[in-house]
Amino acid sequence: MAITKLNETEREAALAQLPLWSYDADADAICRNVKFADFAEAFGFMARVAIYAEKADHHPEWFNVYNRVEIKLTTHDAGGVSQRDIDLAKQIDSCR
Ligand code: HBI
Repeated sequence: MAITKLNETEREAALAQLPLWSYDADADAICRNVKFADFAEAFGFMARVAIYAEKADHHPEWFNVYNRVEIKLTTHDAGGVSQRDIDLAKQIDSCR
């Protein structure tokens, strides 16, 4: 079944449950920036997220420099934020 993007009401309701995340209208994505003690901690977090992402077949767009990880989630197949992004964000929050 084709995945469809959430409408504004659905997206805002979902984000209300994800206080660590915000909506980036330009990227049509939800995003979260995480800071760790050092690079090893940041990379360990990315390794844990990668396992969830692979299981979900849904992958983050992310940037890492030293102890910072910037994460953007959007659904390419839907052209915006879908439930898959919300679900993966919840799993990412369980990683840190
Ligand atoms: N990850 N963020 C994101 N968005 C997608 O649409 C997506 C993905 N990972 C794999 C995937 N789609 C597969 O369904 C194929 O589209 C490659």
